[in-house]
Amino acid sequence: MNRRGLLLILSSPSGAGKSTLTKMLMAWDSTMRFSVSATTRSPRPGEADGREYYFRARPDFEAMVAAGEMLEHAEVFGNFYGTPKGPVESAMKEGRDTVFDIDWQGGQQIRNSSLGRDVVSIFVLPPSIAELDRRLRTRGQDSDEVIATRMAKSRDEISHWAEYDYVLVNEDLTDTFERLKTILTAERLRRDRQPRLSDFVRGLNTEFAAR
Ligand SMILES: Nc1nc2c(ncn2[C@@H]2O[C@H](COP(=O)(O)OP(=O)(O)O)[C@@H](O)[C@H]2O)c(=O)[nH]1
Ligand SMILES: [Mg+2]
Repeated sequence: MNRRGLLLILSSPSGAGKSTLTKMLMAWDSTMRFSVSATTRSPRPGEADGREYYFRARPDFEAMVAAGEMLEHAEVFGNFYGTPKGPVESAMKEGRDTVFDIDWQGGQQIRNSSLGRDVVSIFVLPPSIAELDRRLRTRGQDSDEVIATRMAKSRDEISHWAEYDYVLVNEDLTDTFERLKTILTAERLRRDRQPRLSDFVRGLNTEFAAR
């Protein structure tokens, strides 16, 4: 293992660009794993089971929670969402990074879990509420009523911004993505995420001694 994997948690209100940024990140670095959550909400057009989410009936979801298979879970917009534990544990074993597109409740639970020291958390803010509203509408997948509910939830989500390590105001997607890559690049270089450094420096010392 060259590196100790990290858990990159991205949270934001709906429409701030978090899911798009997550997809850009996965396309940029194919070694990263996206944490596919389980949810009780219905699939949207274009979403596939096992890719965006594991779409599960309520009793199946509850059984996973009861069996201790979830790293965290929470209720969002009247539906349940949760992070399956298995894939995160295997990614960590392989020294891979995992990306999470989860809300503040999930962020808090993972930060407070035994994996807390491996967490790097980022909150994505919209440049304005007018822009957030516009983005939710142009997505065109939800009814006015659903959009109104999401705007109310946005306010609640935004109130948790200060619990995150980093904050990105997503004015321009390309620019925000550059800053996201900068955060990831720096966090990967932290001393405690480079397990081979001690061996490497021991090698340098052997070289010194041989001079
Ligand atoms: N706590 C938690 N939140 C999740 C999980 N998966 C997704 N979410 C969050 O649930 C919210 C709703 O997601 P979704 O239904 O896909 O709609 P979106 O707001 O358009 O992305 C978003 O804030 C997601 O980040 C999860 O496993 N755990
Ligand atoms: Mg999303």
